[in-house]
Amino acid sequence: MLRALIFDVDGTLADTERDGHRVAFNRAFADAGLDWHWDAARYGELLGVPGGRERIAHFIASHAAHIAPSDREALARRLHARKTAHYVRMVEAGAVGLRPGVARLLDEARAAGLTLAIATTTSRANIDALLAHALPAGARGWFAVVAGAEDAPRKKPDPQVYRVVLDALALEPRDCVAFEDSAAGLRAARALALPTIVTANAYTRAHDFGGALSVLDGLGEPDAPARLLAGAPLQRGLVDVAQVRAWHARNQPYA
Ligand code: XBP
Ligand code: MG
Repeated sequence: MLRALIFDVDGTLADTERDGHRVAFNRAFADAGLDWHWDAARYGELLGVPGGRERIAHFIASHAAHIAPSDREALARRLHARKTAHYVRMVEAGAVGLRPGVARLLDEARAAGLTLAIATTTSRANIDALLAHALPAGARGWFAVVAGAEDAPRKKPDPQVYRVVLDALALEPRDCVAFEDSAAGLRAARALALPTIVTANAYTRAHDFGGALSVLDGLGEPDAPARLLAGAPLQRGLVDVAQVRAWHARNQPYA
């Protein structure tokens, strides 16, 4: 029986990457006097490396060979801390809003008595800022469990964060549905056999989403229907609780 909805954050609850995280990385680089700049296209490639600190470390290894290997980890940590401060400030200033349909589905799920949870690879400070500023006051309390990088250091596609959430909820994967936007997130959820709905975005549309229940371009709103990209058909043009229950009951991931 469906009991809980588990949401990824970046790219799923909100389009945070291109105009949020990416900009914050660039500001951190500028603060440090580095002439590195991640444009939108390069950032799309770098998103293949999950985790902000890991992304910086990867970039240093491939583009800043002059930095001594023994200094790289500390530099990545310093830049990432600075990046987090910039990102939080941007979210507090309202730079990042929820994706269409997210607020609607969260409201409907709460009204239906479903448990809500968050499973993300991003840092706690970023999650807290988003919940405080992109959602109504008190929304942190809507989520029974919020797990992020500090709870699960092994980043998606490793399933660690989903394991942490399921253990804390004391639920079986079959009683939950995960929402993801990327192949790495989908793989993390599917490693535990979690039924997963994908809402792809501009950065992830070309990913391989085999194993998802359904793949859409978003959750949809009554006046702006979601578009089905693959998987089980959409009944009313939007992903509502009835639709999630129907896909969950059928539980037929597409190949
Ligand atoms: C998205 C990510 C994150 C963010 C940056 O993960 O890969 O690394 O890009 O956040 P998810 P940090 O979609 O699972 O939330 O800098 O805090 O790592
Ligand atoms: Mg994501």
